Amino acid sequence: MINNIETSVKKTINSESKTFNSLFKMDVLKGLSSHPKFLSSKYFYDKKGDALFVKIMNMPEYYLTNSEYDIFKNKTEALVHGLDINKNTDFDLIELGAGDGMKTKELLKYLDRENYQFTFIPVDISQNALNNLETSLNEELPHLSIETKQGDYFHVLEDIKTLPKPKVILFLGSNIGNLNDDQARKFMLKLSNTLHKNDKIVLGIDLIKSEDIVLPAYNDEQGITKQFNLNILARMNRELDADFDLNAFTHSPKYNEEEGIAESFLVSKIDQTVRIKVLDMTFNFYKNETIHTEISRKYNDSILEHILEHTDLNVKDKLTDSKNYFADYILNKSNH
Ligand code: AVJ
Repeated sequence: MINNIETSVKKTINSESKTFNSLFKMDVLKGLSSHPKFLSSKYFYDKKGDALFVKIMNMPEYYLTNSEYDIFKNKTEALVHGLDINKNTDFDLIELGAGDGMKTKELLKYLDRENYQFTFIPVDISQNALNNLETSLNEELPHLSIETKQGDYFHVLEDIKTLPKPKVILFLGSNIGNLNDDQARKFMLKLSNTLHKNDKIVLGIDLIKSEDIVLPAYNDEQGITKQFNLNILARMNRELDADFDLNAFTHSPKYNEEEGIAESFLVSKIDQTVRIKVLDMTFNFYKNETIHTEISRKYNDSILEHILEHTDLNVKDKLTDSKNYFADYILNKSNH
């Protein structure tokens, strides 16, 4: 069995270039062959998933977006002040995981109005999200200089490194929460190494709080988050010619208040076998077997300090929303 999987992995690697779709295929093979099974949350975001995530951001239970919007809308001046940018210096404003840009637009409008000189570089895994963002920005801020970049932000950091101007990196929306602590440490180290002295990062993170607030954000009344989680199965059906029965799986979110970690799972309702045609393989699921699909880590100051430990990044400022649910930390790169 193990041998079979390895042979299949090798065959797939040898016979195809590393296009995005074959990466998806490889990751599905790896995740569904593991015990316990897992799939990466980055695969939520196809066209359907992007639209569902926009719906999530507008749900009453999903406090994260409103809280960070509160900071960007009502503390814009403090935010820009913390960035220490000279109005005569051209800089790059790079957003990792830009999405629909709702919060960022508040900052962009302010910078534009105050005559700051900059290029906005939104980076996203979804070309579809980038196209939508570019269209709406061309309408709302016609003079804005904008250059979109599609890609996995881990890889895009390599390109960003070579940009010569001072940088402000926006990493908002608690997107870092989708990484476990080990991955987050590596990511922040890599990010730190792409920066020059006095470049800044605005890191938006969800703060640790009680289960009665956090859990509903991942288990809404309308079942939008459930659809979002199930979309990863639908996506395998669409792109990998799989035959997942979406009614045979449930959405199961958990939150551990002591650790501050929310996680999502898909749970098989029955014993079943699923066929994935492009892999030429079948996968068995026993009743109540889980597929881990997402981690949404919440933070506090000391967890953040731990994540930044081996980087040249220091916390310079911390802005919170009026309810103290969410924080945007301004980090300064202290060395070359
Ligand atoms: C976009 C990663 C911040 O973890 O809260 C929303 C994604 N998942 N509902 C999060 C998500 C389920 C979201 N992030």
